[in-house]
Amino acid sequence: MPHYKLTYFNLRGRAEISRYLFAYSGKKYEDHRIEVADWPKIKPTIPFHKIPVLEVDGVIIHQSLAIARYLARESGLAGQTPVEQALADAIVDTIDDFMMLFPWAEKNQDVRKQAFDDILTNKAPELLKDLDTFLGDNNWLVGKSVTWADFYWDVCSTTLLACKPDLADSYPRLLALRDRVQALPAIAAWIQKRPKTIM
Ligand code: GSH
Repeated sequence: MPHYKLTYFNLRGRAEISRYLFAYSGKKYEDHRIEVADWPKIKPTIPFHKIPVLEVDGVIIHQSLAIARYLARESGLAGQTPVEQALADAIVDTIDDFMMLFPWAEKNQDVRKQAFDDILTNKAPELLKDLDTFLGDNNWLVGKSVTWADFYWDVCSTTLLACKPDLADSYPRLLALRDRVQALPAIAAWIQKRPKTIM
């Protein structure tokens, strides 16, 4: 098995989808969490100067979703057919487009709060409605078994619900999907043991 080293801050953030995929597949990896204070020193040594990065036997892969897609393919969680794979990618990108609306790095707390409130109140309902329609009465977002799209929904909605706990109350099917993901034994064990962080 390759030697895997995942480098990110001590946050769920953009690395958590890959941590879910490692947990589910049972592949051993180094969950390397760097201190924010050390980042300026480390940044110049990282290709493209952003994290997360995943080292696979010394080869450095950047971009969180490229990393996660690679791990999903390796673990059979990318979708069972090319069409399912495209649909899983599309759902991940749709959720990610939404997550990228938030000014995560904004330092001014008033500006940050106003932007978060606006997005959660005015923009989230459309995404939730569309995701709920897409899921329908199926168990999983794509195909007949769990994919990384379900994991991404769980990871991102965990952060969104921490910001607005009643966000998805009108969408019990989306909440039930979270429950199904979190009930997968390997995911349940990871959630139990992972470092408790705000994001
Ligand atoms: N699209 C990239 C991905 O998904 O990996 C975004 C990477 C990114 O912006 N990472 C942030 C970062 O490295 C942390 S979430 N921030 C430190 C910096 O830009 O100096």
